[in-house]
Amino acid sequence: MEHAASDVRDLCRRALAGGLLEEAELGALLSTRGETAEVVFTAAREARARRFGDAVFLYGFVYFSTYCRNECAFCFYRAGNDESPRYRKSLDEVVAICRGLAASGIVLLDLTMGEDPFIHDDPGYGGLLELVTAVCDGSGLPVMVSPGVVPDEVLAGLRASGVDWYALYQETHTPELYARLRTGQPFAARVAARRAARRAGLLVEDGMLTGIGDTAADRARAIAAMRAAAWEQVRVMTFVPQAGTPLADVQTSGDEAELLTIATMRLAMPHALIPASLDVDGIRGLERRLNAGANVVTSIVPPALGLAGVSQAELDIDEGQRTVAVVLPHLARLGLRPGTVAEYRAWLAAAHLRSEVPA
Ligand code: SAM
Ligand code: MD0
Ligand code: SF4
Repeated sequence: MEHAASDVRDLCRRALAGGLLEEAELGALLSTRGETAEVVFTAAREARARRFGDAVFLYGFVYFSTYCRNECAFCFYRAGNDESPRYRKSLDEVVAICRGLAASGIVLLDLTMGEDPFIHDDPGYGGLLELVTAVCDGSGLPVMVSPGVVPDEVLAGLRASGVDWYALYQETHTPELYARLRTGQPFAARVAARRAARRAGLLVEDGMLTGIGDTAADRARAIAAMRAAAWEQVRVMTFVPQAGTPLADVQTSGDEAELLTIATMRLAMPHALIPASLDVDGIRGLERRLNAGANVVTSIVPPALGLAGVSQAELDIDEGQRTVAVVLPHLARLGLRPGTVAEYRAWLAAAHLRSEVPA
């Protein structure tokens, strides 16, 4: 249901004043259109500016293995899809890629993989731990790992190896929709893995998909769940249909829902890191996402190394359009600037202190 502009203004004012909006009120922000939506975007930029000033953090993305044992309905890399490019980079290749990314001016390396049986079938995950240790030591930068669901001991091992972040997206906090998307993967196990990661001392990112059968009420529920968990980073990405998958022919309807979700997340969780992903609409989609209140740019990928994106396997990568150099002028046009590694490390240190679970 669409609400009057005056109601939406009032909700934004309350959120900016530190008030806790109820789930239905989050739904009202998510249902705005046109000029009323602009009110929400403006408030979200104000919330970002108060917490983060003009700093935006740039993240490098390394999809180091595209093999996967799972069958997520939305994913290009689901098991059995022979249309997607499969590769597994060696430790030396990954370290070299990460060094190059580090030199280009990013503040974090996101090491992402499918649930590659080669890695997941090793009970101690020795190969993964060796890889992340080499990247942490070799790059000198904070590291995020997106390995899928792994045992609690492995989460502790990742932290001990120097990793700061565990990324694991629920996609939706509506169990019936989840069951259709992450086929064969228990909802509760995914929720539990994020909680275990926090207990292991890792910072956590949760995320949702939109344009995949979700309603504004589903998105409001997801935001309320993420806020209740107080995850340090939260994201939304618009579903991009993939060849060779069950959802290949789904009709898409633009990125308005994603933008409103970014803005509503910003108002509900003003202190959170919220990505603008280059993996949905490439560089041309960046300014819209920053204008909605995002304060991180993710999926910066170096060209010509055979690396893929997750939802856009190729878009802008080999054209060199997913690089720091290409992102910077867009930040400048919006009066923003890249956050430094020192600023990022200070943010991480404070976040680790806040997230410490009382014994
Ligand atoms: N395999 C691990 C996992 O699934 O947790 C790590 C990869 S995870 C970071 C890949 C994420 O990209 C998914 O959780 C989903 O949110 C997003 N994604 C995958 N396919 C997508 C698509 N077709 N359109 C939009 N987002 C997609
Ligand atoms: C991104 N394609 O940053 C990546 C990915 C995994 N942690 C992140 C979804 O947009
Ligand atoms: Fe595998 Fe992750 Fe893709 Fe699901 S989203 S099929 S777990 S790579």
